[in-house]
Amino acid sequence: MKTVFSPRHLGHANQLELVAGAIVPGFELTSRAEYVSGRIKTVGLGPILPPQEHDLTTAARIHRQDYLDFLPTIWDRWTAEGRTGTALPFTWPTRGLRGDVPPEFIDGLLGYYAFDAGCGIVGGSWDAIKSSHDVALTAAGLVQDGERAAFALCRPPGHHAGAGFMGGYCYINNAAVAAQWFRDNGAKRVSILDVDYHHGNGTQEIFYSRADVQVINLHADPMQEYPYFLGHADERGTGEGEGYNLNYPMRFGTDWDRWCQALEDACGKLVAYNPDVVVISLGVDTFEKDPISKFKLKTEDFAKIGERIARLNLPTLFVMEGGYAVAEIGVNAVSVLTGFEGN
Ligand code: Q9C
Ligand code: ZN
Repeated sequence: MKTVFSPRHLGHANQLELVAGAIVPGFELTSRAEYVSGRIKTVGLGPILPPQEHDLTTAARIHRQDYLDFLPTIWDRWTAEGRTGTALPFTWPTRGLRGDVPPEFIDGLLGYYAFDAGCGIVGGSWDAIKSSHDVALTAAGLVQDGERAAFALCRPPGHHAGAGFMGGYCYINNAAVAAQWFRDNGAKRVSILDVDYHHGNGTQEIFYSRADVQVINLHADPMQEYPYFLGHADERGTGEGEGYNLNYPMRFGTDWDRWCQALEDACGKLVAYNPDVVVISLGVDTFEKDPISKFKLKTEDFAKIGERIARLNLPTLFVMEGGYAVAEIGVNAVSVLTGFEGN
């Protein structure tokens, strides 16, 4: 399997985030992607290719233009105020406040365009975000050109980013951009299967009223876990999209036996939809030793995920999302891919 990867992710480094009342180094570390690329070389998965530059026209079909225009300006707006460190919001429009007017000042804008304080921006962040987007589209192109599967080693991840907001370490929704690109290049139906520990709220929001992209999420119950405000089982899509969004929330402590039942049910729904291509939002933060998660999957389970996805017998794009047990992320993520290939 070919991997697409860019060293430009390294510009998004040393960003801080707000966790449990403290501003701390972000869990979404540069080393995550380096461990995954290292493991690809160790096991000889296949070539690692650089991305081709893509403009943001496909991204603009799923993201708001004002949001895409804002992202590259954040660092300059921040430093123009004499600030250093990490650009982060501290206020958000909630119930009773107006969320429809973007303010002029950077602090208001960050609150308007973010839904949490996990999406810090530093000087190299935008270049990394853009490269991650390019990685996803380049890998999608490989699948379009006839590869059975390809791996977009995206960093930063994407599935929490919605049409007009960032959050959860995500800025541009790489998997959603890739899915839209497949639609614009001949695919009639695309399925997105999100196996990250957290609900892919951004992906759900983007495609919620559409029947041409099926979105299936397996994740921690939002009653217990981030992102808290989306991901319930009764969210099934709206209008033309009704029935094309499927959520499998699961409780803290979920192990492989329980998790794979949800995967099996999801695969049945996916096959019934009969997509032309499947995009996997590949998070490995379901791992038992993940520092911010509470599922119990073991290293040997990740190959089984890949094996099950391979049996869908569809062109498949894997897009890297979360996973924060840094020492094990390479083995776990690449196990999905080698499991897929039957190694
Ligand atoms: N105690 C992805 O996996 N909350 N994003 C962290 C830490 C945000 C995860 C709180 C988690 C976002 C792509
Ligand atoms: Zn996650």
